[in-house]
Amino acid sequence: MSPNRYDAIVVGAGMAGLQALHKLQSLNLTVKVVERLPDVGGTWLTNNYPGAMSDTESYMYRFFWDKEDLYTYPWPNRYLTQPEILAYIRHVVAKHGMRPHIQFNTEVTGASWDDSAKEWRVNTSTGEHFRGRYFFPCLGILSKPVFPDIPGIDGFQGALTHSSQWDPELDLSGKRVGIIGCGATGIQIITAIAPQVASLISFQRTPQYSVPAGNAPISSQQRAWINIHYDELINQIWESMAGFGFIENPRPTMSVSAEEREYIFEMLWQYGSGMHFMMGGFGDFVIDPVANEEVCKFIRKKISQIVKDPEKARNLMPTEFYARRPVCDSGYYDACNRDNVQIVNCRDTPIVAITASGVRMSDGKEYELDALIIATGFDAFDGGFSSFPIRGRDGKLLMDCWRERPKTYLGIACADFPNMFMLTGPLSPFGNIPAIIHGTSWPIFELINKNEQREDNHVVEATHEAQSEWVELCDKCSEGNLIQKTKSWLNGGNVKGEPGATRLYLGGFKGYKAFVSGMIENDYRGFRFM
Ligand code: NA7
Repeated sequence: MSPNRYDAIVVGAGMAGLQALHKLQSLNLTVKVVERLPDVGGTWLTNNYPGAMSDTESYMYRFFWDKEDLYTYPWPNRYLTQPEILAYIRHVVAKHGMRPHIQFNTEVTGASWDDSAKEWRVNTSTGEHFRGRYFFPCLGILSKPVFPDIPGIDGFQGALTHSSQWDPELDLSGKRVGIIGCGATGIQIITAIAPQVASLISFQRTPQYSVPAGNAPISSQQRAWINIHYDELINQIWESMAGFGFIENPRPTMSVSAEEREYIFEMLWQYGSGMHFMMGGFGDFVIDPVANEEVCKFIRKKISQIVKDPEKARNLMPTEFYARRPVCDSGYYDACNRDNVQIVNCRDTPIVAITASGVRMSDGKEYELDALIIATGFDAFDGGFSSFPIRGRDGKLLMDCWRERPKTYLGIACADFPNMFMLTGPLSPFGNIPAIIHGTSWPIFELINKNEQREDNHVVEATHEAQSEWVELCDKCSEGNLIQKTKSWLNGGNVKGEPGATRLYLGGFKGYKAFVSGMIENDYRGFRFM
């Protein structure tokens, strides 16, 4: 095999790319991973802002294939901080000798399918060309930052940083700091930096419903229990909606008395975790608007109890459905109570300009700032796929095929893009990202395994019919779902201004498992082997 020819080319060395590397190597295939960053970790390498933390229980934020690691790798708390996740990823890479297979500081500039050679050609910023029979664009669900379209943003003379491009040298202590955006990221940053900065102005367009994370040390007894039950916890992903490591409760919110409901809400609040709060006590917050309003009222009441200043409480009060990706925090509303923290309502009074020295509002008011943090999120799911042209059969451009909406079969493959596989592609199941990677790996590597055992060209491709059926099924599953109606990165509404077509399969891992089993049993229905 010539030096630049591999069985598979993987783009990206985040968790999905590393999973692809591991699985491909387990099939004895040769792999080249190309990564634009100087190290592994992907999203977890770049999102190193203060307070960055996962809100998935530590035991479920793992690669599930290294049993020894599952039982022995230490994690001190219920959740992992960004440095802990990065250390874990680096540990896995070192332990499994992955680094020599990864070429860092190399940006892919284009990838195209060569049908005569039955292989992918991948060009890079270093001028190198790689060829591979399989192509894995593992580009990250949350990798393309969104910047607000506010005039003057380039002319700000203070320090300006997007949360996902954080400069570790940035020292905010004693500074006048502004932050635009109050999603999971904004909330983590505000909570972390409020005690350090001279003043903090949080510009909020849509205040969020945030519940306590309930982060706490994990005792040796808890760890022992998890270790004993690890196999069950991992298998439970396939019985779950979202694979976060707890049993989701199907109980309808209105099936219990008002007193019982209040009691359960309070228990959920005390227990902590946004995901558990949304799915651990009741099963219909995102299905039934009446149930949704009940939980909204509870969280609003909590906000008004914690936040002392009525004006601040008003500005922090969410009004939309509780149907974005749920947010949890480690003392956010308490941080907002601080005298040095101001909440500016930029829905009623929008930001009209970023000036050389700060932010100007529509009523003419200006806020002078030394630093401005842009925590405005990501062009999620398909956004990362626009970073270089991907051309399939007959030179078809992936982003042209997805112009109307991203379309895939099972979230893993696209018609007209032979031998291309995604582990966190659009229309994969909604849920815990390591669980998605685990879940989509199953059909992908079943397909590759079968493909490798065949005698001919080793080409496998999703059919247009199967892809259309999957898109239709995803639409059906999201019909009437409040997640789909509420503007957020889960439906592309954060970029387009309005919710677009669904980016998710909302039938749960259980539904996904049933579908994939049927697909495999029916001779890989929906895939053509050539
Ligand atoms: P999110 O959740 O998409 O939040 C982005 C925030 O930025 C949100 O509050 C937006 O308000 C705000 N935003 C965006 N543009 C503007 C402008 N122009 N003016 C004011 N405010 C603006 O991104 P995150 O990074 O917090 O979280 C993404 C995921 O990463 C998270 O769910 C975890 O899974 C990890 P809006 O709501 O659009 O009014």
